[in-house]
Amino acid sequence: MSFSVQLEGVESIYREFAFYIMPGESVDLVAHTADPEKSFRLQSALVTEALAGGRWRFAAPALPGLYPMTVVREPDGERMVLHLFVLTPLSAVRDGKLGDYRIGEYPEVPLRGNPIYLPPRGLVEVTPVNASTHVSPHFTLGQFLCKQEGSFPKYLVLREQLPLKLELLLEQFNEAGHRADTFGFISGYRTPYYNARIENVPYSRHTWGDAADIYLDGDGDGRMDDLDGDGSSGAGDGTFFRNFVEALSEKAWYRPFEGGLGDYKPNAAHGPFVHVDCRGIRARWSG
Ligand SMILES: [Ca+2]
Ligand SMILES: [Ca+2]
Repeated sequence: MSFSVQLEGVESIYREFAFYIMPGESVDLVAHTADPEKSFRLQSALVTEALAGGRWRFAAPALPGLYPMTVVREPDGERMVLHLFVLTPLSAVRDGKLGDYRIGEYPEVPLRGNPIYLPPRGLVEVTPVNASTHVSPHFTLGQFLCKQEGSFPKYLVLREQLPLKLELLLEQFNEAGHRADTFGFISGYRTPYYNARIENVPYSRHTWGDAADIYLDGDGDGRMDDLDGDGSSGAGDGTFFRNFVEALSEKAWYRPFEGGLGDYKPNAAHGPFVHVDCRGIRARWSG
């Protein structure tokens, strides 16, 4: 893709991407291209104000839900499909639930005063219909759903930074010859309710929607592929995956995606996997 869009400081170069905004909030969407001969138009059912320089301003709808937009570059017609999710405010949680879906309670005090641990502003309402939405080219909204029981609608938190990071990692694996169309997920978002139930630490990045426990599964058998070439899927493949990401973390482009990285050995319940998150500061461990 030869152009990018930016919304509230998050930039995407992908032909399909999702952003998360609050009801009624004033939003600026900006399209960039290096070529001064090209211009943009926006296709949207929302009332948007076109400003100079490939910029549009609009008020997010009051009603939570999915509002698609398409940015078209002229004259070549290149398109970028944007899925705008208007969030259900966290303040709508009653007795730890949204409808029948358990959310639990976010800690009121952020960890060590770090604002990335403030409670999220809102959650995405996930339905059987919108679960297949591509939040980026190789990842769908449904892949990030919490594993807890419960019927639709379900809710999740997803920070744009996570699919951006996963796209970059997947691209690097493919370039290195480890082919896969997406990652397999052990865990994406976790509600604070579920996170407490599995006795995880209360400040897990999973509950803030920027962590994923993943494996590379190009052959589609539901387990990490044999990355280290020893003939089977095992702990060495988790280590391989972790070391692969560790090497990338030395590169300058990785800096905005720095965060947690940990590898986990296989057990009776799951194969080897690796935790990645976007907490902004380096953290490393082995599980
Ligand atoms: Ca596999
Ligand atoms: Ca192996």
